[in-house]
Amino acid sequence: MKSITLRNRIAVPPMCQYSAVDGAITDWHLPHYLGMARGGAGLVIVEATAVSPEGRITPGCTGLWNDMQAEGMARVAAAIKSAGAVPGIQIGHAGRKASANRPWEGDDHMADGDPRGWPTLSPSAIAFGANLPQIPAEMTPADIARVKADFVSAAIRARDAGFEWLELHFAHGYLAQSFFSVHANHRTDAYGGDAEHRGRFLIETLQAVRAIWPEHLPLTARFGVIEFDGRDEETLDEAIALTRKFRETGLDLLSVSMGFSTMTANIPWTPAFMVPIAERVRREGGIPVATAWGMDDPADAERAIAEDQLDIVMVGRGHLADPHYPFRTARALDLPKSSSLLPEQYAYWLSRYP
Ligand code: FMN
Repeated sequence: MKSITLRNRIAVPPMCQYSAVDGAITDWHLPHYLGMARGGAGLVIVEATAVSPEGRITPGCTGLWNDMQAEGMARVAAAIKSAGAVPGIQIGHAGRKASANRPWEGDDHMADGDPRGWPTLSPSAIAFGANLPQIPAEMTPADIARVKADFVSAAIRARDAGFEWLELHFAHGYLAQSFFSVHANHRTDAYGGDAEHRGRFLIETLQAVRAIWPEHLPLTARFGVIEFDGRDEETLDEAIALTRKFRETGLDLLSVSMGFSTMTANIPWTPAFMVPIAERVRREGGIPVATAWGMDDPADAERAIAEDQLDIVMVGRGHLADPHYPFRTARALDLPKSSSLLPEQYAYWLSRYP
């Protein structure tokens, strides 16, 4: 894609580690990402990294709003690349799902008055609900302009830090997804109303980032094209129409995901359940696609690639369970030279003896 060649079609999708301090990486991050890159994946995408302090999901989220954070991320990008994978990063803003406790510390909004918390922003003053009850402030036109500029600054820092693949976080009920979602966006100005207006923040953000992201490097987005809320055909049609506009605006690939904008979703959790949806986006949206969600079984992954349903297969928790997932999978399938997926320091010994 563009000037980038992935060594295979397995990617590690972004996975928050909730282990940063003031948005900067700690001793946790470098071995975490290096380990997965050594395991053989073609692409390793660094976790949702906030474009501004208030855009973090939790106080442990990484950021790219200052140079110190960028220095740490440059080491992560270099480490991923040194192991033969392409270094990618996802940048985003958590919107009304920001200011939360780490998942294993409650996964809920920090209590009112908790000094670690902060006020949240969203297209409309509507809380997500349940564990995330904080009512966000409705964004003013000035807020919208500032957040778009924050996306651009973070993208410039990602570029200068050596990342070769950028993913805009337009999914999972965070800020950009909230603009698109009928559950979260009740605006009556140019950023709300019909699908075209609900897509405007996403298109303008993409346009602004496209202007500074190098033409020779892939610019991608992760987007929730379905909510599983009973309005699925309409949402999918609107999302595919927006995807065509993304493509015309210079998007190179869409990572097809879910909206997570409502508590009332009924998600059909089965292996590879997003593949037919991603395939439809690929066909009707005219853009290369990736997807995650239960793609660990190599038979599912192989079929999706062989039948032109997906361009890239993303395996998240499979890599948490075993950072050498691609190697282990290749070996389980008895593929020739599977150990060559690993660095020489490991590969030599694994092919040395029967
Ligand atoms: N998705 C994102 O788009 N951005 C994230 O930062 C992110 N963080 C995650 C953190 C963890 C620990 C996990 C398990 C998932 C996260 N996700 C995130 C979703 C994953 O990218 C992926 O879609 C999900 O784990 C399903 O794929 P899997 O079945 O291969 O694990």
